[in-house]
Amino acid sequence: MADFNAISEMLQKGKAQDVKTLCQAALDEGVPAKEVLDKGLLAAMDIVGEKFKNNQVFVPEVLIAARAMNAGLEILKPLLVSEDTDNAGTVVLGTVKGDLHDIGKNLVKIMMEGKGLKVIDLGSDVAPEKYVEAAKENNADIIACSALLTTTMGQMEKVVHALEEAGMRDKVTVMIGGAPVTQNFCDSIKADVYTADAATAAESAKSICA
Ligand code: B1M
Repeated sequence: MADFNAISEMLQKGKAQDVKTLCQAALDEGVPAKEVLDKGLLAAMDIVGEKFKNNQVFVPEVLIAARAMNAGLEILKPLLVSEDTDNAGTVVLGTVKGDLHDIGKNLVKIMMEGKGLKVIDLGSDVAPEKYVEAAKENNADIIACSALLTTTMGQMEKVVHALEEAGMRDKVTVMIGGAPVTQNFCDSIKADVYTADAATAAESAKSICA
């Protein structure tokens, strides 16, 4: 039986090596990677988020928990990525300017690559013009923006404007997501597609490119 409690406990303590070992053990037992992700890593990160909100843990603890989460993701990645490796389209991906949260963005990358999409990952704290430059250079089909802060989600509108100014608005689809982002927000800034989770983002991106 996969020990999701142990994964959660080790992730909350930021024990990256233990998280890796436990994720690998769960996979070795035949637990699907998606289940280890949902019941182990994501459930644990929700607890960290709740504790953070309630001032029970602070930035340093959250940071090491995030590192442990990324370590676990590395183990799951090969299994979350499917066999389909044809280049089905190109996506420029990043977390918006002023925002350093990159775990959700990394998950979006894994899922999109799993669908055979080529992902140009610009990292976090990405200025609107940088998305547009990368889209131009790589002849991208999609710009995908992630934001985790209510104070940074407004940057997504600037990405839409920067694309308009570059005369590329009709060529590139703007996808947005992240915890504070909603369909209403997407409509209000005239972005094209909002999705609530990484797997749905990857499915939408694949069908847009098709
Ligand atoms: Co931050 N933080 N943080 N933090 N942090 C949140 C987001 C917060 C909700 C915590 C809280 O108060 N409960 C809060 C935001 C409040 C708000 O704006 N409403 C917050 C805050 C306030 C801050 C700071 C301002 C704290 C401070 O310094 N006082 C600061 C800001 C720094 C900055 O960015 N400039 C800060 C810093 C940090 C750390 C650096 C310590 C660390 C980030 C480390 C890293 O990412 N490398 C961190 C973390 C880890 C969190 C929490 C705990 C976890 C976020 C996470 O990775 N979740 C978070 C609380 C929470 O979310 N419960 C919190 C797991 C991840 C898989 O989920 O990214 O939502 P998420 O991705 C989801 C979906 O949103 C979606 O797919 C994923 C699921 O499949 N998705 C997309 C994401 N991007 C998408 C794009 C798409 C489609 C779907 O299409 C393109």
